[in-house]
Amino acid sequence: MKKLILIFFAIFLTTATVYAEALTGGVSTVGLGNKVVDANTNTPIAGAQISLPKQNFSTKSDANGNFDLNANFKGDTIMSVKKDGYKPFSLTINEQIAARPMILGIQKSTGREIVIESAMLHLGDNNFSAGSANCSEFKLKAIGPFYTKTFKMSANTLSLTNYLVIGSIIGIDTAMARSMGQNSIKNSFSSPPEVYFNGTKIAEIQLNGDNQKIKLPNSLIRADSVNEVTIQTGRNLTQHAYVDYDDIELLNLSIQSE
Ligand SMILES: [Ca+2]
Repeated sequence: MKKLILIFFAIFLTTATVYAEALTGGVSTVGLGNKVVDANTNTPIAGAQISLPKQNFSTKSDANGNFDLNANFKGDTIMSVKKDGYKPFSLTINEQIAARPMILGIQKSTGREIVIESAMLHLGDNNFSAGSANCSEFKLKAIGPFYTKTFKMSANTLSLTNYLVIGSIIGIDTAMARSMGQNSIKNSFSSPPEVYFNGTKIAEIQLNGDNQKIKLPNSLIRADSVNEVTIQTGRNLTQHAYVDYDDIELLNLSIQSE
């Protein structure tokens, strides 16, 4: 008898759905049997691009929305799903999650999102511990301790609630991330990454995870003009001999207005 087991992964403050199903007693083939569907209608989505940027792996879903993840990796890595007309989607996975069939629900664009960055970003200095929350090897060279980008926001955003949404972030080694078991570093921790909007600090990011939403105070929005977001990574607070920036990776930065 077929019995479905649904496993919901931790998703922060998102309406996107992702879950895995597995047949009990069956033998699962690693990386096979995955599917991309419309989160609202469950309709399979063909031609979605699924990638693991760190592994330099990319594939597309077939006519039935199915795709195979033929990539070898260990530890946390970020998976990206892109399809025209849909919001960029990302998910932090590991080899245990990837070993089971994954069904990824992605959401149609509302037309009110501003994609700030869809490439993988590595902030830091390429100096990191093997026990870090991002313990597999960084393939991307760090662009330095901070990332900044300007973008235009329309006047009607002032009547909406606006968020900076970070699709996925890994590698944060704060004391809180350590206490939550997100890394295995025993003797050190870092200050949290800081988020600035138009020059004002609006948030600290204490934990790794997907779909973290940071509210943008409307009083700081420059309507019909250029706005700026900066993300500054933290520093190792137990290294006093030199500055050791926390090496983090993030994917999919967007502004969403609701
Ligand atoms: Ca570092």
